[in-house]
Amino acid sequence: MGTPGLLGQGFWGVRLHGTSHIVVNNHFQDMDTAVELGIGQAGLTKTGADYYCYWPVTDVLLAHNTTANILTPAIWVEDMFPCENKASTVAPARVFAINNYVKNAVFQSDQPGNVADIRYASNVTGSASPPSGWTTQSWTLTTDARGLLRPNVAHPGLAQASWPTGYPSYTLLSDLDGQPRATQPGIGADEFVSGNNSAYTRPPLKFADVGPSWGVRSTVQ
Ligand SMILES: [Ca+2]
Repeated sequence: MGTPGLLGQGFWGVRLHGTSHIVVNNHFQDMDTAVELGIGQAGLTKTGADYYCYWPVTDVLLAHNTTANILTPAIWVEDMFPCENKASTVAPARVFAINNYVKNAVFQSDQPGNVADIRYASNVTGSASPPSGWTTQSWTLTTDARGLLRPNVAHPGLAQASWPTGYPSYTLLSDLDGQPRATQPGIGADEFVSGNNSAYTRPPLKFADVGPSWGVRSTVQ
């Protein structure tokens, strides 16, 4: 998922299986969870029923995402169901989370014994006692005309992003609105521009902007 990202309301956000994913500039708000990483299964082959099993999660970039009012922790490692008699035992590996803002709790694993390899840097959360690589800050977010919780002029995440060596390279050109990023970007999905943040050009879409709802069968004429 890239620019301009995802606005979700009501259910889950991004569920990942397999390898090589980029999740950048997404705004997750008022949902059950934001990013779900599955516990995968070993020894899968690209044949037969194995196609439908849960491929281990590897090589993921989670950068400049914002989550607000998420019911469960924003990053959730889920224990998957057995598939073709293969147990789910392979934890996510080489997941890089950087410059994200999580208003509520950060992390949960349903298989804490299979330790996920998630590397955090330059992230901010409003929750107490987060993992290493997260700084706890109290941000005041402002609800805009479309219901999005956005940073305001006083928010401390402005120009605070950093990209330490050792993290996957990514060229960050704009924010969730399509606004150009500052030379020194801010944390999260929204690059706040003092005085004209409401002049965004590509606001995220809501249910009323798209359709039909998932699970509702349309009649094709
Ligand atoms: Ca913006």
